[in-house]
Amino acid sequence: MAKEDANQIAAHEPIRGVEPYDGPAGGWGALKAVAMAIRDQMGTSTDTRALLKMNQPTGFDCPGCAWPDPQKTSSFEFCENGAKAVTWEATAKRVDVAFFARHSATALWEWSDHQLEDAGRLTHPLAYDSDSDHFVPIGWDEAFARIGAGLRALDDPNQAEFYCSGRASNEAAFLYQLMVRAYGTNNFPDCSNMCHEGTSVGLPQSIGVGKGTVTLDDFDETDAIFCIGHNPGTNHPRMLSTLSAAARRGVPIVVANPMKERGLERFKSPQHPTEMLSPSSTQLASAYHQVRVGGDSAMLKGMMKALFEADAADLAAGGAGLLDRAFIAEHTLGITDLRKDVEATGWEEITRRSGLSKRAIESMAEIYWKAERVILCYGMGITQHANGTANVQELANLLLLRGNMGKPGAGICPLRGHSNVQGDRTVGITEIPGEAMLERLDAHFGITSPRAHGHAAVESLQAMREGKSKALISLGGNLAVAMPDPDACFEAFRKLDLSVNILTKFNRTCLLLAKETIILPCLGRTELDEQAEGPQWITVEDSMSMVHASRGFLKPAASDLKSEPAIVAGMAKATLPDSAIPWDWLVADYDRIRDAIEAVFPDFRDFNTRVRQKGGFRLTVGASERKWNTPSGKAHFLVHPLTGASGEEGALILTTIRSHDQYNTTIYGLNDRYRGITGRRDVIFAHADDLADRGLAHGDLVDIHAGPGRSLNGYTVVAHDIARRSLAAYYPEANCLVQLDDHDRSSGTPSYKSVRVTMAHSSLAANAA
Ligand SMILES: Nc1nc2c(c(=O)[nH]1)N[C@H]1C(S)=C(S)[C@@H](COP(=O)(O)OP(=O)(O)OC[C@H]3O[C@@H](n4cnc5c(=O)[nH]c(N)nc54)[C@H](O)[C@@H]3O)O[C@H]1N2
Ligand SMILES: Nc1nc2c(c(=O)[nH]1)N[C@H]1C(S)=C(S)[C@@H](COP(=O)(O)OP(=O)(O)OC[C@H]3O[C@@H](n4cnc5c(=O)[nH]c(N)nc54)[C@H](O)[C@@H]3O)O[C@H]1N2
Ligand SMILES: [Mo]
Repeated sequence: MAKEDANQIAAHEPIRGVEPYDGPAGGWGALKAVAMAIRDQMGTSTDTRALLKMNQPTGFDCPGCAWPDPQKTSSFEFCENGAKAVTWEATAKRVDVAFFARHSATALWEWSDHQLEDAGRLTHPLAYDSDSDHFVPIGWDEAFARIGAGLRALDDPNQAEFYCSGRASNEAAFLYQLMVRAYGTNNFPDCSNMCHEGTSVGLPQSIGVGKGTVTLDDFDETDAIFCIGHNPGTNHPRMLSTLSAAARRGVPIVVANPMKERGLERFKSPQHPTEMLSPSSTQLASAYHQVRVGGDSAMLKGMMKALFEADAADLAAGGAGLLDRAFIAEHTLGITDLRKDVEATGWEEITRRSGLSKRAIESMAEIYWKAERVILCYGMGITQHANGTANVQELANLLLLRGNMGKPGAGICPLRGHSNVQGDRTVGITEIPGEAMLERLDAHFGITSPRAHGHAAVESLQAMREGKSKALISLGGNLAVAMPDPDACFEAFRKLDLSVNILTKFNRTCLLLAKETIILPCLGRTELDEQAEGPQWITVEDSMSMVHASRGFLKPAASDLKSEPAIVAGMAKATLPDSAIPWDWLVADYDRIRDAIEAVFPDFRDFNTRVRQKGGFRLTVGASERKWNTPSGKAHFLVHPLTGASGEEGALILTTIRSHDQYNTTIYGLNDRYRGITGRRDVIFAHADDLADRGLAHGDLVDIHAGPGRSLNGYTVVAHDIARRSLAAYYPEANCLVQLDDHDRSSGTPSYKSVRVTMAHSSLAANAA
């Protein structure tokens, strides 16, 4: 059959699990998905009260995302993906002793990531027994004793790595860093290292703080919102309420994203009875620019170039100019170099790299300069590139040019990942601690913390690969699956002497067997946490620096679970038998841990009092008040050469994305409703013209190659509304394309969102024929 005929047939034949989705985000589909999640996970017997207590002042913080809770509403705030996160944790399914007796480790390895977690909650501490190839139950004391012995057996504390995923509470994370520093290392690989590290490293240099500067109130006052490289319909669904309120006020929402994402286009709020019962929905984006994958820095430079040009024209016409000259003079350094750099960058290069026309970029700039107050939101589409930190600093440059920092209705808004990833950092999970913090920690607890910098995630994996690090303790997460290059990572994990996983659910990282592999099951957010002095609650910090309480109340999944703080205390006592730190006393009443946090981090003054107030309190963010905690005391314009993946003519750049039915490495189900995918994940999204250029058609089987040994074979290619020369595939499957060494040199963040690849007809298809 001639190629064209085959393509035509393919275009007309239905493709399994691929059908365009026409509806808005939210709506009845969201309600249906929640009903299914409840049925699949909780059956009829379990407590669905949990869903109503999510993000309420008396309930628990949703484990889904770090978007803040509106303080003004007391009614239930509906969020489909929050409901999925809760039902996944509050599931009626269990992986108990009988489960592990039935399934060997070798057999479990063949299960998919979805099947492994879907099997249910962990119920007992487990250790791998190599004689039987099964995980077998062990007592808590035995588990702690083995961990303590393993850590004490190392020649040097720097041979151990202590991972933290962002669900741990402030209390658990603080105790964890205390134990680790008392033990003697700063090796804190952390999920931030794969996520917003470009924000943590880049913003302090620009504006003196590594956090967002806006609060929810600013969204009520802003004149324009830019959403760059994030997908709130899936990853921060509660943000859609904020965006639709702004849209209804007539605030322009400008999107820059290679993919058309329904959650940025249209929203039908399940909270809005009239909207639900009518065919209408709220239009969100007022302008949608499909920037090429990796093309953001060029786009941002283009916006600044257009702004400088319009400013010059305005001055020439006798106007006052479009830059905030008073702000720039009083608050910033570096404008001359920035201007020189932007002026030296030609439009040809800007449009080629960004994939956007000059007119499109000028229109974005015009909305930007016509607005008095602008909020700029961004996510992984900005940070997960080799130039991720530079991207973040270009965003800050753009905002500073018009004084959009530290005034109501304006500022920078990084969409953080895990629900407490920001808080974990605030209370000391960092491989590069500051001296002042260490001095206070040492003074309060009578220890001598190590001063040498430790490992972040990529460095820890490298040390494990080289055999320099021999033990890994993970407080949550699924590190081996989250990191790039599974071949290299899996091998590194299997070399370890000791691997300890503190988890709610069993996952693939547990199956990378070390000489000693231990799994410790912990309580989740939703569950009642009873300690010696009574029921406890924890605190978290959201992405707008609000610290508030979270109270679980469901009956724990099993009687033998411990809380994360109790597990850390158990490990600490077994590892540091001579420690004078009163571990049990601290865990008996979490107020005592909070008092200690206050002693080490003065910003938490009156912590126990203020966090008991409704809605909690906001930590100080200097830049929100135009106080710049930089060495110069000013905000800095920072100049970066145009790099990034999209420079080469003809190259295809692949980005990795989350489906609507996933929470990072947790795969709730195989649908991606808003992108029209059902029951599968083995797809590649591509522009129809890029397919045609390669003699490919919608529905063909393709192989994607990123380099020797790095390929994804036999995937179905889907023609999609995506920028030219840009491909997208789901994470974590596509992690086999990303090299461990391919990361941002400033932040260590892997380049998950810019992988140079080639795409061709699949050799699997040829074999089948
Ligand atoms: N339900 C759910 N909620 C989550 C998570 C989850 O997995 N599921 N994960 C949590 C975590 S840890 C995080 S970090 C956040 C992640 O939240 P997001 O940052 O929204 O996550 P992603 O899905 O990785 O990517 C988002 C968007 O970036 C776009 N993009 C890809 N490459 C580029 C690029 O080069 N430039 C631009 N401008 N855009 C690009 C993609 O098309 C996609 O729309 O969400 C958190 N919340
Ligand atoms: N290709 C590609 N790779 C990526 C990304 C990408 O966009 N593309 N994104 C990166 C990002 S932003 C991140 S944050 C990382 C995510 O990396 P991680 O944080 O390591 O991974 P998660 O999938 O969030 O962790 C899931 C596990 O957490 C455990 N868990 C759930 N709740 C709790 C709890 O309350 N306590 C404890 N102790 N454990 C719990 C469960 O057992 C579950 O198996 O992945 C990164 N990897
Ligand atoms: Mo993340």
